[in-house]
Amino acid sequence: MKVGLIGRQGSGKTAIFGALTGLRAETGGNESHLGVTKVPDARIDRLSEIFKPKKTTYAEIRFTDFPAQSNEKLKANAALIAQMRDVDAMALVLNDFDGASDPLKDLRDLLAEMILADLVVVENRQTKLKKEKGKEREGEVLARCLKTLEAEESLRSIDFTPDEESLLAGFGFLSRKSVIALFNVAEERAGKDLPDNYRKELERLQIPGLALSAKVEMEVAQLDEKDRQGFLNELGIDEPARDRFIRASYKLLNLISFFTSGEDEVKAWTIEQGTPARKAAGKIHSDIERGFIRAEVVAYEDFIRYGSDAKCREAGKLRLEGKDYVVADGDIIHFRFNV
Ligand SMILES: Nc1nc2c(ncn2[C@@H]2O[C@H](COP(=O)(O)OP(=O)(O)O)[C@@H](O)[C@H]2O)c(=O)[nH]1
Ligand SMILES: [Mg+2]
Repeated sequence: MKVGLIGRQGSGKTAIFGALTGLRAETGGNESHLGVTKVPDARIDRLSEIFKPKKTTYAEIRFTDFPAQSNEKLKANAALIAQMRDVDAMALVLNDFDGASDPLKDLRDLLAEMILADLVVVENRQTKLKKEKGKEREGEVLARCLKTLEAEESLRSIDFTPDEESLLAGFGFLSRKSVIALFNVAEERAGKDLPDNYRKELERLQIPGLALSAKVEMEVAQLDEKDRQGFLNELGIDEPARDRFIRASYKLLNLISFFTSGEDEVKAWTIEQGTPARKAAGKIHSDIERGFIRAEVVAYEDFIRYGSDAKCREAGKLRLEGKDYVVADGDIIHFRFNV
């Protein structure tokens, strides 16, 4: 999963990037950064204790810290927009720490900017389509997009059919991507919930939001695991923003994890909710998808209760599932395949 950090210069994107990835990135500059963070998962920790594998692999989120954006710059910066089209979700970083910014206005402006960027794409494409034959379907769908964008609404507000979705997939529309608002608050507000007027506005915009303090979180990220909780407790913060953010992103993007386990490796794989077994197998290797025979599935909870595959089998908890089985969060799966 790829998540882009978007926001004004000085909103704290690079600071948050550092907190999320544990990488030391110089703040105050205008560079972009790429980094990967592990998705913490107590189930993987537990499976790892049981199997003692040579390797333990957590699910990952890839972050891109984009350079600064102002309204003018985003519209004029085609290369930046192209990069943004490539992410699965966007975290909109809002300066809420300096007391001089208006984070809700910044949020609305950023959303409006993305709508504008999409509008340009739709208009250009429609001009081209007028000269082509046999693209009526696409023209119809784009006309709906245009109407929505002209009303200054994001494309997230439209329910497309799967067919329409695939017609639109190539455009990478910004206003169709999942977004989460990150309010970069001052240290004193780090452990507090979002104020009511923020909640109301987020509800109206239908966007989830989180408050965090980039400054605090950067310090947290640099601490040893053992010192971390004490430091957070002192500030009245339950858990690092990194963990809260990752959980929110998973939920937002409708993502779940399934596991593969053995003596060589215990590994978490990220899929969308509703993914059938054969397609999930393709995450591991295209050969397994192609030559899929069946999936042997044990739910994580059952595995922990009974302690081994053999015991699960005796108890009837090891299931043989076909290609259309919808994989559930926490399924431990052995795929049988033949190529
Ligand atoms: N006081 C305070 N300063 C911050 C916070 N987050 C970022 N800054 C400062 O704001 C400046 C810009 O931050 P940076 O992360 O580079 O912003 P970016 O332009 O969005 O990447 C730096 O000097 C940071 O130290 C914060 O939460 N509190
Ligand atoms: Mg930066």
